[in-house]
Amino acid sequence: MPAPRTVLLTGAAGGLGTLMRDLLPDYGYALRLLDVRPVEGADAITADLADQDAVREAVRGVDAIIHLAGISLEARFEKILRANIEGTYHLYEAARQEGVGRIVFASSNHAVGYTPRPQGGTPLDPSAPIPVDTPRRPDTFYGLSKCFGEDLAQLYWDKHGLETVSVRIGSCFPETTSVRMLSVWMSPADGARLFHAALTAEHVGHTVVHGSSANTRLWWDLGTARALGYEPQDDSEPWAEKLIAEQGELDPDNEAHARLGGHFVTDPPIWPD
Ligand code: NAI
Ligand code: 15L
Repeated sequence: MPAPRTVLLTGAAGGLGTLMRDLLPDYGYALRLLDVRPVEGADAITADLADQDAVREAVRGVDAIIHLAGISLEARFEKILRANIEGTYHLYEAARQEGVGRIVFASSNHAVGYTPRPQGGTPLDPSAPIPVDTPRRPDTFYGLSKCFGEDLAQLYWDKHGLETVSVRIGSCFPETTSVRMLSVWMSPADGARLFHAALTAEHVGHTVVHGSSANTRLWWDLGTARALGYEPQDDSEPWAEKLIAEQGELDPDNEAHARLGGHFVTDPPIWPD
């Protein structure tokens, strides 16, 4: 596969999209930007993923897609359905129709958010890092939409030969701001490294990877990410002493501390009005 050069970045106006707009051009990519909110850029499109024609036009001529657009937290099911489920379907269908060969899909730890974090050493409290083939345990409608995205990716690989790397991102922000984040944090620079690896590795089919830095307190296995050529450079540990002093150690009897998804597991569900 020739190295992709022109890459459509959906969700370009968002937090991660803004970080990637700064970092990815250094890897030689020419970015086409898409978001429902206006975003500055030489090649920028303001469009809703609900608009199938606009999405098809946006993917035309690109070599690959990094798909970040969507609702990034829990919301009413109808909203998740439109943006994350139907929207991701529109993107995959457009990519298939336009012959785009590879998508990097921003999945989330919340696809498996009910998974116990490693802490103990019993089957319910494993001490080993969470493997990438751990059973799906979405913690929200949001997490459920990420399960859908991963399955859609598998379908489009099996049926149409469209490759995807689904990156179950932990927490990608410039700083680590909670004790939980010490274990799931991905620095923006490592995020760019991982997206670059996901865009350029050969023969990925549909590969699911965990998206984190090389954190001292890492909860999950980075094996499939490393197999793509990802070599994380960062570690959240410099924040540990201050955060633990302020917030205390994680309490194993608190569900929000004991499971990968954190407070997404315990927040009250959002039901229709
Ligand atoms: P964000 O909420 O800051 O950005 C999402 C962007 O998508 C926004 O700019 C929004 O306008 C756009 N968008 C939403 N619905 C759209 C639609 N229907 N059509 C077009 N654009 C639409 O989220 P963030 O943090 O930048 O996350 C990016 C992606 O990565 C999301 O898919 C999120 O679920 C995923 N992710 C992010 C993590 C993180 O730590 N930042 C962790 C795990 C997953
Ligand atoms: C996510 O999936 C969210 O998009 C992000 O805003 C964070 O909440 C992150 O997970 C997390 O679990 O910290």
